[in-house]
Amino acid sequence: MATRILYELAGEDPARRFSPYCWRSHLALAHKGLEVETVPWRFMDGDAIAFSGQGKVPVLVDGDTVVHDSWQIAEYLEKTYPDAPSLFGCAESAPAVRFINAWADSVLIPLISRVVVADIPPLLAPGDREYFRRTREARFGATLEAVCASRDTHIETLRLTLMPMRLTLRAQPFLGGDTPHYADYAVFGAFQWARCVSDYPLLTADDTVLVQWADRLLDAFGGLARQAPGYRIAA
Ligand SMILES: N[C@@H](CCC(=O)N[C@@H](CS)C(=O)NCC(=O)O)C(=O)O
Repeated sequence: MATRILYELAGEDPARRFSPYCWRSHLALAHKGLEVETVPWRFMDGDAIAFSGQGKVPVLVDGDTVVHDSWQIAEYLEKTYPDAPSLFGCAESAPAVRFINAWADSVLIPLISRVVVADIPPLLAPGDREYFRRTREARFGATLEAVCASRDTHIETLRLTLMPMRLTLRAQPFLGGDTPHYADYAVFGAFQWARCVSDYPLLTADDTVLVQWADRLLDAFGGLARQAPGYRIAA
C-alpha cells in the first residue's frame, strides 16, 4: 500500500483529472521527485476525504500526515523534503511565489472559468452534474451557458491579462527562471484545467512566448501533463 496518496478531482473518465489546484500539487510532487499514488475523487465522494476535516481536493496523505489546500501542500513538501529541488527557488522567494499563486487564484482562474465552465458538466460523472451546475450557477448568479455566451469577450480580457507573463517569459523560459518552479505550476495548473475540459483554446498560435512556455510545462516530467486527456491550449 502506497504511503503517499494524492486525492484529485476526476470526471466521469477517471483519467480526466481537471482541477487546477490538484495539478499544482501533482506537479509539485513530481518536482520534488516523490512517488505518489493518485486517487480519482468526485464531488459526490465527500466521505472519502472526510478524514481531512474539510471537503475539497487536493488532499495529500503522506504517511501519517494529512494536508489539504494546494498552497499548504507546497509549503509542506518544501519543509518536509528540503534536500529535493526547491519549489520556490529559495526560502526568501516563497512570499513572491505566494503572490503569483494568489494572482492565479483570484484573477486567472475566475477569468478562465468564464470561458470554459459550460463545457464541464458533460464531462462529470452523472452523479456530479446537478451538484456542479447548482453550486456554480449560484456563484455566478447565471446559468453556465449564459456565462459562456460571452466567452469571446472574456477570452479577450484573459489574453490582455496575461501580458505580465509574456513580458517575463520573453526574458526567461519559466517564471522560475531557467527551470520551472512553483510559480509556473500555480499558473500552469489553470491552463491545464482549461485544456482538460474545453476545446476552446486559451491562446492564439501566434502568442509564441506563452504557447512555448505551456509546451515546456506539458513536456515536463516525461510529459506528465500532456498525457492527461484534453484538448489544445493554442488555436
Ligand atoms: N484553495 C484550495 C481550493 C481547492 C478547491 O476549490 N477544490 C475544488 C476542486 S477544483 C473542490 O474540491 N471543490 C469541492 C466542491 O466544490 O464541493 C486549494 O488551493 O487547494
